[in-house]
Amino acid sequence: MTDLRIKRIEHIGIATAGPDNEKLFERILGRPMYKEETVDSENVLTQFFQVGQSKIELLSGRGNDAITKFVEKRGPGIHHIAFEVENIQLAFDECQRMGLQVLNDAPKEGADNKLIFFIHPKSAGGVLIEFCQDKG
Ligand code: CMX
Repeated sequence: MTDLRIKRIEHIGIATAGPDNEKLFERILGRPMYKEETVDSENVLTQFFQVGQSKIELLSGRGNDAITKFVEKRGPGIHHIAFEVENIQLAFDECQRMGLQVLNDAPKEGADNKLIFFIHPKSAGGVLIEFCQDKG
């Protein structure tokens, strides 16, 4: 059995039609978002809520980006699930060895002070999977 050394579900990413949805999730979750951050390399805005040991990451596209494409095609909704791993390079190498469709050449900088990489939904049962590790 392979072991990617997954520690927990770090966050669930939700694709929204725009940043105004923050208010809706503030009401549903009963708490304010704690952070808003633009990821320039992806051209998306991220808004974070802490929920126990995990987070909700609202994603809104800023034009010509993966989130806008997703929302246009499938509508707003759950976009990805992110697992925190002990060692991002080890998980990256192991996913490649397993023959999964790894979307990045190497772990790269993501939102919230993380190194991240993605597995294409076509090789993960229709689910976009992110692996992440704190940069420390
Ligand atoms: N979940 C499930 N299926 C998805 C999907 C998703 N999030 N996004 C796309 N798909 C499906 C599409 O519907 C399409 O299916 P069909 O072929 O059956 O029509 C197929 O995957 C290909 O879709 P595509 O739009 O042509 O997309 P690409 O193959 O070019 O890329 C993806 C897809 C998932 C890699 C890319 O769109 C993406 O989302 N990348 C990650 C971007 C991201 O989340 N950034 C967040 C940064 C913030 C942070 O740091 O956390």
